[in-house]
Amino acid sequence: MLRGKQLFLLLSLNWAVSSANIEPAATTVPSSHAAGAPLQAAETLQLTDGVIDRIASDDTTAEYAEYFAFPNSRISSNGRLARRAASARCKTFPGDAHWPKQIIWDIFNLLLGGALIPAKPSAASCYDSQWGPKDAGKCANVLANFRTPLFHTEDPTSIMWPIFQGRTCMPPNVNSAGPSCTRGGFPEYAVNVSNVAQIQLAINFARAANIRLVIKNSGHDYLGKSTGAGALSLWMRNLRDIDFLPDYEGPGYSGPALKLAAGVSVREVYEAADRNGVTVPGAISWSVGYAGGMITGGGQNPLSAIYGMAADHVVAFQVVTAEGRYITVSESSHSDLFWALRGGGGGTFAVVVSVIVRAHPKLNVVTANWMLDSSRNGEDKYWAAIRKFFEVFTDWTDSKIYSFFFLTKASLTMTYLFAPNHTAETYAATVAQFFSFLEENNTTLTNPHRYTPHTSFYSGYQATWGSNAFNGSVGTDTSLPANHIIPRRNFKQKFNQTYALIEEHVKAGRHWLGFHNAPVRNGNTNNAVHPAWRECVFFLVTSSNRTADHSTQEALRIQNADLQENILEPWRKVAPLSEGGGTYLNEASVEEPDWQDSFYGGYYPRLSEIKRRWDPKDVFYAVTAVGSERWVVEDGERGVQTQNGRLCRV
Ligand SMILES: Cc1cc2nc3c(=O)[nH]c(=O)nc-3n(C[C@H](O)[C@H](O)[C@H](O)COP(=O)(O)OP(=O)(O)OC[C@H]3O[C@@H](n4cnc5c(N)ncnc54)[C@H](O)[C@@H]3O)c2cc1C
Ligand SMILES: *[C@@H]1O[C@H](CO)[C@@H](O)[C@H](O)[C@H]1NC(C)=O
Ligand SMILES: *[C@@H]1O[C@H](CO)[C@@H](O)[C@H](O)[C@H]1NC(C)=O
Ligand SMILES: *[C@@H]1O[C@H](CO)[C@@H](O)[C@H](O)[C@H]1NC(C)=O
Ligand SMILES: *[C@@H]1O[C@H](CO)[C@@H](O)[C@H](O)[C@H]1NC(C)=O
Ligand SMILES: *[C@@H]1O[C@H](CO)[C@@H](O)[C@H](O)[C@H]1NC(C)=O
Ligand SMILES: *[C@@H]1O[C@H](CO)[C@@H](O)[C@H](O)[C@H]1NC(C)=O
Ligand SMILES: CC(=O)N[C@H]1CO[C@H](CO)[C@@H](O)[C@@H]1O
Repeated sequence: MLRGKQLFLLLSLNWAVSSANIEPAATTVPSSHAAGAPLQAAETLQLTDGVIDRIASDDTTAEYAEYFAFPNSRISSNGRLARRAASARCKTFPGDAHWPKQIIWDIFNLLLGGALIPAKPSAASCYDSQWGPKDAGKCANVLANFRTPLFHTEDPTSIMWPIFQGRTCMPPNVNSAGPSCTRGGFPEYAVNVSNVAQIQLAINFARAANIRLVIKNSGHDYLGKSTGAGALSLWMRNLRDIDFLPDYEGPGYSGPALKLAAGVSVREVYEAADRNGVTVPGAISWSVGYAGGMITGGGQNPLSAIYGMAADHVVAFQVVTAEGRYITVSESSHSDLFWALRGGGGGTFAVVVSVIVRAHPKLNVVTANWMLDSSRNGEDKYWAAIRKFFEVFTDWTDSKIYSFFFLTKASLTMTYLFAPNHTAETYAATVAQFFSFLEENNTTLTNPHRYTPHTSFYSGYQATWGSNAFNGSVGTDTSLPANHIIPRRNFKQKFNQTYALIEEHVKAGRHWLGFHNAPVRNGNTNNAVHPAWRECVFFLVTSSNRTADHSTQEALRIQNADLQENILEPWRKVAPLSEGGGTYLNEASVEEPDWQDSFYGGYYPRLSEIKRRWDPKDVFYAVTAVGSERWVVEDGERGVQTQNGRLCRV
């Protein structure tokens, strides 16, 4: 199947090889199950010691075998590459003397079965650049879709928060664009992963050649964790198998389960669960990847008051380690890694190939929305209503309500309220106090309070976030996102102080996306999920000043300082870590001070130890990920930390 491509590549090399026949470095393994579930097709193709021996004994590849071997093997032990990597201050960068020669990349590509993609910026077609002349037709597609999640998800290296790439190839219709298109913080190559062998080979290659390795799934990450200059990127999106296991029996759990490949999206999981009459907790935005950054970061979700965090429902992972080995990780197999991979964050412990999660019965949901305006009621009545809303806030979370609402000095927009395990009657009773307060005070709603009962999670989801593609809210470079987790005891004990801060934040015109969100303990909570989540009642997503200029490095620096000092600091003070507060590492500001504590809530020392055990050479790096303090991306002065620079030891 690959023969035509192989021949073409080798002929185009102008390279004298007698045998133009390099087979993909993969073999079909005899084993068919792991962690109690069948291997998916992608998992049956693996890189084994036998395959490496074949590479080492084949005349055309023997000379380069050290680039692909497992560590501590006959081929790699005490080799020149390992010594070179250990002594280098920085990861090898394109143009460096030790950057692999083209022939090595070509062989790597053949061993990958042709899956190596020379990466280019997703907006390259809008410019005359090293990738060719401007193409108006293709550029029109970029302009139309750059702010939609799927555009970035379906591109091998594009990401949804371009500030962290360095904005070196922006679509030409934004302030920060131009005048040219260069690679910046985008990786050099991506592997279009379709089997485990390719992941293993790429990890071995990156480790041996001392090249920065990046893992990209959907590209949703808010901090630049799925991109990097001079990197080889593993693009996981095309691993898409979903298996429903109605009678699963695995480590620590028996019952219905789903086995999900690394590239499956939240929407695809919800659809599969619904088709099989079950419910699985996951993120609100349907294009978020299920088994990558979301589940490894914890996974805050609309069922949190029933099932807790998404990560609490993982039974097992299949992963590839920094040594290139494919292993099962569960309560009974490498339990340290199992603990870390559920909450300790993506991109740093191992590459997740698939995950097995518990599936739960169908449940009822009530969804609701409304909008309250200040102009219609006058400021006094408006703020009295807002205060009442927060006074009854924990009654609602106690009643398992999750929500997502925008608050400004002009309006409260309850965009989506999600009340799982409620009927119309139980829901109405829960919220009655607030709405009768409005009535008794003659406070009128601009959009009336509407609520709808559903008999399944999926139906409720489709009526809310499922119908929202988040088009328009990604691909932007006009703000820096951030968040804070506010715990129950703080919220209750310091209510007046917290409420005063709410008013101050809103009246100052700062961005506010608030959540009723109180995750319970359910499933297996012996994991690395931030302890602040276990006490959370109120989750705040905010950002730098969205109406201020962010288009230059200097503007970014000013807005980042404002975000840290004026916007976030008051929340850190009212709900400090010592009182159960914290920050969700997945929707955070990359410049969060003391991020080890804020993002990992006291688990950092244990996570660090696990990182050192499983990745002593720091094959994996992602900004603010565990172990990242040993490295820095030397990006010069860009206003905030970007991925546009060499990765070097601190
Ligand atoms: C619009 C929007 C809505 C969101 N809603 C929610 C929400 O409701 N709940 C929630 O919890 N989060 C939410 N998030 C945050 C989301 O969980 C994170 O951005 C998450 O990191 C995305 O993971 P990904 O794999 O899809 O994305 P990527 O950006 O591709 O990857 C994110 C991180 O995970 C790593 N990674 C990816 N795949 C793998 C893998 N196979 N193995 C190991 N590491 C991997 C990457 O290296 C990177 O560090 C939202 C984000 C956006 C932009
Ligand atoms: C969002 O954008 C995608 C293109 O990426 C488009 O197909 C889809 O229809 C859009 N959805 C909405 C609700 O606008
Ligand atoms: C990636 O691989 C998939 C098959 O797994 C293929 O369908 C797709 O076209 C490839 N994408 C690119 C950009 O090469
Ligand atoms: C839903 O509520 C009922 C009645 O209050 C309760 O018995 C049941 O356990 C709840 N279901 C879940 C999944 O929490
Ligand atoms: C609300 O309006 C009614 C009828 O106009 C009036 O009788 C009542 O006093 C008002 N209540 C308040 C609290 O303003
Ligand atoms: C909180 O504020 C309310 C209203 O301003 C006031 O009546 C109450 O005494 C305050 N409570 C505390 C503990 O300060
Ligand atoms: C945000 O920036 C705009 C434009 O510079 C400014 O008018 C406004 O006062 C700023 N808001 C805050 C809260 O700093
Ligand atoms: C500002 C205001 O008028 N508040 C009143 C609203 O209604 C409640 C009764 O539900 C009164 O207690 C408040 O004083």
